[in-house]
Amino acid sequence: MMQPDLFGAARDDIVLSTGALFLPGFAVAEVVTLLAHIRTIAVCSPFRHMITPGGRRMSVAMTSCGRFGWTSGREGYGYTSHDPDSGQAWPLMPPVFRELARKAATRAGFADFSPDTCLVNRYAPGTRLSLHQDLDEGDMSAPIVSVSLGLPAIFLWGGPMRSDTRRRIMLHEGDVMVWGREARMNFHGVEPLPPGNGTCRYNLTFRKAR
Ligand code: MD3
Ligand code: FE
Repeated sequence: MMQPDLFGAARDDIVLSTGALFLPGFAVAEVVTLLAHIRTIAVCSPFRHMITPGGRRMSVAMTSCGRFGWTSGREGYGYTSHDPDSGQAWPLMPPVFRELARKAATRAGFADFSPDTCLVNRYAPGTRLSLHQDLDEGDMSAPIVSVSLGLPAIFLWGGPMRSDTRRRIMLHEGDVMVWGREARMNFHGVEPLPPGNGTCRYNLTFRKAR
């Protein structure tokens, strides 16, 4: 399927592997709105550097919105209905978030995707996300939809085994990816953001946690 970008050029949906769809620029028109919502979410549930069960501080800062949020600490990690920092329920998922995720999932062949959580990752220059799998979600038949905002980053896309070769994919503001089926269990990560340049990168991941 083709999609015209702001300058009228046709851009392709790129199938990375079975179940993995890259939608370059799919969210460009919504960038300003999405960033404004992130600011609002962070007023109630501020970004924080979580601690892994092994005691390491993550360089990515995180918050969540929706019915559940992802947290990690010495005790373990997973989804909670309340923000342990605020003691309150996580901020509501803005309808524009939900609708964007649903539109992208539909395009990848996942009908009626109804995420119950959106994890918001913030990458300052120098920040990375080491290679991992996402296995905490209760419904592995649902896809994960991710949206990149702010500074570009290099995404690492591996296979079902940690040792599998990895592709490096440059992600720009407004790019959307949908991961499901066979691709859902693949290892992935983000290379360190190049230092400098004031601002940061945000990534939204929409999931079905329960
Ligand atoms: C492939 N986030 O939050 S999004 C994460 O850019 C995470 O912040 C990265 O990995 C980021 O867990 C990558 C792309 C992504 C997200 C989930 C996946 C790719 C995925 C789950 C399975 C396979
Ligand atoms: Fe992940």
